[in-house]
Amino acid sequence: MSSTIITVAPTGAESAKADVPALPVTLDELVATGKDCEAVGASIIHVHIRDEAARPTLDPGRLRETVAALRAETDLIVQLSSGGAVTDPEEHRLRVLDAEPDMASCTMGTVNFGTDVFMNRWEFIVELHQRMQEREIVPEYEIFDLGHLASLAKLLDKYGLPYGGHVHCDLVMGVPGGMPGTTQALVAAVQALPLGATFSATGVGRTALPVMLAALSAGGHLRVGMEDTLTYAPGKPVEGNAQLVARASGLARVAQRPPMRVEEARGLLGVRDRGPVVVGG
Ligand code: KMH
Ligand code: ZN
Repeated sequence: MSSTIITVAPTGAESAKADVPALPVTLDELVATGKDCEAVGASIIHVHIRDEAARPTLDPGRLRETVAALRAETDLIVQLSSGGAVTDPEEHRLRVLDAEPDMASCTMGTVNFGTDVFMNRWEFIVELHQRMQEREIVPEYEIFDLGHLASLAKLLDKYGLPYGGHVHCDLVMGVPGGMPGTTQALVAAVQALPLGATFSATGVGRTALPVMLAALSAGGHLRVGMEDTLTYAPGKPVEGNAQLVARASGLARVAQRPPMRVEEARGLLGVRDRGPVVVGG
């Protein structure tokens, strides 16, 4: 069996720095986290950024600067979130692609998100998918519920394969309002994946470990990070993202599917080589 792609989602848009001091919110903190996580086995970084007051933002200049800094300082595959925060308007979410990341997330449907709604209209999904095809950005299809896989099948059927020709999904499990973070739900989702697709899985909150173990046993890849998990064990707050990546790498090694090298992950996902980094460019 092949090795395991480990994605780190270090920040997210939901937690406040005041509540979670270890959350990376500045560019320096994000780059330092990226380096630490790469050193212990991550190959993709799923990025949400914050403004000077540590609030979630989709500011185009900051996004470009973030992509450039991560490219300059790490070898990680840079995946920007096009999901943003539940309050972000569609045009700002589409504009994320202007920062020319290697990958971007593409959520496959609307989902209740705690007491909020994470809105993803069909026409918006199509627009995102097509713009990523044009700009040669590899999508990661975010699946929060089983019905999202029916939408993905329809999307690929009507609008074709993504850039790179390979379909990669992330099962985001355990969001209040989405599919539960259980082995049964994971198996149901894996059975509904498009033929030939790869998947990673992430379990939100206390579902992190059961989802990770189920994903490894089902041949999947892993996403971990403080976007999804703030408690390492009962009563033990996460100290930093690298702690979560190190645990995922350890479990992947136990499963005899060690962390995948970044170059191999690029090849598997069809990520384009975007050439030398132009700092400040
Ligand atoms: N922050 C959530 C509302 C993504 O990054 O694409 C959406 C999210 C998904 O995190
Ligand atoms: Zn995200």
